[in-house]
Amino acid sequence: MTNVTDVTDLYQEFGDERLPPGQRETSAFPVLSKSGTPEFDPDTWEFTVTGAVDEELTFSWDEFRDLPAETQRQDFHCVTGWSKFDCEFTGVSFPELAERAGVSDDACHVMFSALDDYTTDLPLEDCMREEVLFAWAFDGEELPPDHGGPLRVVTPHRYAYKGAKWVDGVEFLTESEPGYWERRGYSQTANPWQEERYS
Ligand SMILES: Nc1nc2c(c(=O)[nH]1)N[C@H]1C(S)=C(S)[C@@H](COP(=O)(O)O)O[C@H]1N2
Ligand SMILES: [Mo]
Repeated sequence: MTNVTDVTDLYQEFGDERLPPGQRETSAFPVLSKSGTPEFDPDTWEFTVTGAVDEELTFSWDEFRDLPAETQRQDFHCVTGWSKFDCEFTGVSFPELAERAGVSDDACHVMFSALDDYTTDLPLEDCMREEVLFAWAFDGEELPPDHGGPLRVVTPHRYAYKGAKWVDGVEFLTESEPGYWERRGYSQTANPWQEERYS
């Protein structure tokens, strides 16, 4: 039995209701991708941590999988209006990874990059939370390719476009830069309980 940490009560930090305003609950798990599902080759895949850090890091797939993992029960909120409760994601937390690189004092934002050339940016403080996971499993199974397998980010306290599927890099920034959807008018901060959908 894996030990599961339930973080579905994190909404209490942001609002009164577990379901954010303007959202409807679904039991389905729709796939939302800007383009197709990219190929993953475990032999050539590399994950990089770059930018405003003490030490830039590179992980092979096996090295990444050896990082300390945890399983959390989380909610998932898509900016297009659906929310899925009680998703179990397994992976390594953002703070756990950041600690290995050592974040510079002047870092204030983080850019995530992915195999499909997707990018998304979040303030550093929104990343340095235990529930921001680099996840490789969903509900006890390997993360399906359409949902970002082999590795995706999940951000249960933010709209799900802040969680890069097929993530392969994290860059610590000293000023914010817009990612794929942020350049197209979506919110930089994306707090579902404030309905921060657009900028
Ligand atoms: N690399 C990548 N990550 C991405 C996207 C994408 O197109 N490419 N779409 C985002 C959006 S808009 C949402 S709602 C979620 C959807 O995740 P899902 O397809 O597993 O439901 O992934 C986010 N992460
Ligand atoms: Mo989305």
